[in-house]
Amino acid sequence: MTDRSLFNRLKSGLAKTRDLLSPSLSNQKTTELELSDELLEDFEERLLMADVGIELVQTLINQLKLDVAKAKQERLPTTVSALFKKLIVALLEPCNQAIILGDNKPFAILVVGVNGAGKTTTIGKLARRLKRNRKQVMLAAGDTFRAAAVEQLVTWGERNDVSVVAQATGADSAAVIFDALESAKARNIDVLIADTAGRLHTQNDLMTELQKVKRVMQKVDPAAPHETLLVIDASMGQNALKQAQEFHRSMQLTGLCITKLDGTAKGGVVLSIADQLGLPIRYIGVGEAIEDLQVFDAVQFADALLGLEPDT
Ligand SMILES: Nc1nc2c(ncn2[C@@H]2O[C@H](COP(=O)(O)OP(=O)(O)OP(=O)(O)O)[C@@H](O)[C@H]2O)c(=O)[nH]1
Ligand SMILES: [Mg+2]
Repeated sequence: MTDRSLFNRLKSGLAKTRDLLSPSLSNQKTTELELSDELLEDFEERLLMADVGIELVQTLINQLKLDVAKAKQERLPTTVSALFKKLIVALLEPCNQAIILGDNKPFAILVVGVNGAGKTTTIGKLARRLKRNRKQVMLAAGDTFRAAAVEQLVTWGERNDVSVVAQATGADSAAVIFDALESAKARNIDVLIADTAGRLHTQNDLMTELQKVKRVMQKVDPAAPHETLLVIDASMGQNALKQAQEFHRSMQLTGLCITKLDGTAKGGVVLSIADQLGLPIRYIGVGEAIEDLQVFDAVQFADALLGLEPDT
């Protein structure tokens, strides 16, 4: 796929949030137009509806006012959208960090999150992406809780010609992942991705179980997991932020994957997550297809969110 067609997929994936946000800005030239109180109020409301979070909305609106006033004074040929883009790029840029596999072999990724967030699908898509980059990949069916979970991962494995280490439903998740990591090491695999059962951050016993998984992995490799990736569903809005905070507290996350941005107008939560957590956003999900799991790019995300052409 070309960069352009990937950007178009990103754009169509973010359509719901963009349709909510962009009408009040719609490329008003700062040199021509007053940024009226009415317009600002409308924009503020839209940001709130997109689940940006109230404090951040205030900060962004205040800064936008200052930036627009300055641009007008200096007669800069810019637009309100372009100025707003600058603001959100600055906010998102620290989270713009792709996973670097480095020399670890295997590089072990532990995938966690609440039920239905998109963990298993993301693992499938990620395996495909890594294979395309000529990496040897192995999957660990650490979701031993749900009957269909192992099957779902095995199907992804078959589809991508990737081996899956699994045991029967009800097996100890940590034991499955331990076996998989040992096996991946013995077979000189590049990347091991471990699935886990969905759980709520409020379920203490299940969160403790995840901590155990981590400890058990460290018996094979003290540096493992090299990535603890939380998958969150953007349509949860501010609840997704709350989940991320709680999972981070108990699991010391190293990265996020934000899925289902295509199904929601609450995509503004990505800004809130960047602001509150500052964790690397490794990937975003903007649809069901493989290409819809995209490496997060702050500038492209901002362009797609505001309906701007790249390089505006
Ligand atoms: N539209 C859309 N759907 C997605 C995206 N990512 C995942 N899904 C869908 O979300 C649903 C749940 O995905 P799973 O991967 O099974 O979620 P999970 O986190 O593994 O769920 P549990 O194992 O039950 O905790 C599936 O129907 C996926 O196709 C996305 O970016 N966009
Ligand atoms: Mg799953």
